[in-house]
Amino acid sequence: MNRRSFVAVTGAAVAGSVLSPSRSEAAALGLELPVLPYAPEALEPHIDAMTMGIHHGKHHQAYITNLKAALAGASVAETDAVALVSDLSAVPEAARMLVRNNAGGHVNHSWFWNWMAPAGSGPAGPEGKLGEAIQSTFGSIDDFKKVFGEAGTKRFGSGWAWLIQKADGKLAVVSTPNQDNPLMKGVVPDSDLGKPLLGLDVWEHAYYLKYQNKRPDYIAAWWNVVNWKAVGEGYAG
Ligand code: MN3
Repeated sequence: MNRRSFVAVTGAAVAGSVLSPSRSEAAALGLELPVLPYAPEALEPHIDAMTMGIHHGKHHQAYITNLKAALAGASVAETDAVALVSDLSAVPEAARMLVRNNAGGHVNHSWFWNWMAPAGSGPAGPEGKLGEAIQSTFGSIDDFKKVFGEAGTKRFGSGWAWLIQKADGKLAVVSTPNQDNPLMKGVVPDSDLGKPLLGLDVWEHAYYLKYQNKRPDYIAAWWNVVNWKAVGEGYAG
């Protein structure tokens, strides 16, 4: 496929799926595995094809399969996964941890695929209102990357680093363990709640095949494939 047709196919895939949170609220998300918006090898050399294939086809699929089983076991109807993680009180307590982990896994990964794009296919950094907000909040884009990268590096064990927009419109960098995310009211501290604009998976399954124990190297390389266009679209200026 030449570059032009690849971009056309990619654009169609993104337009046809509801992956990224946008405007003031995170978009709804059904319980199906979303199609990757690029080929598994498209993020090389920064993220290798085998990692992408296993991460998307096996890990993400497993969250969905396990979520469906947990909901069925608890007699909870299948619903918008974003609504589900935002208010887990609707889930019987016996099934809540299973749903929290697997619905979180499904939601977080659905966003994550869309927050990445082949290196050089879009803006190299945040632009427009988001770029201005990041600069005024963190001092500079590089300072933001430092803070965000440290949130990912220091997250003990498995989890995520996030750039969020809080209810008051302000930006913040937070991190969550496991598959928790900043929409999970009552699960994460209130100070970490907000709309995820960008998230980074720092579970070992996201990088171990290529980077082994070197999480900071993975994070440094990952900046090359951040889809700043998609990230900017999520920001409500
Ligand atoms: Mn993962």
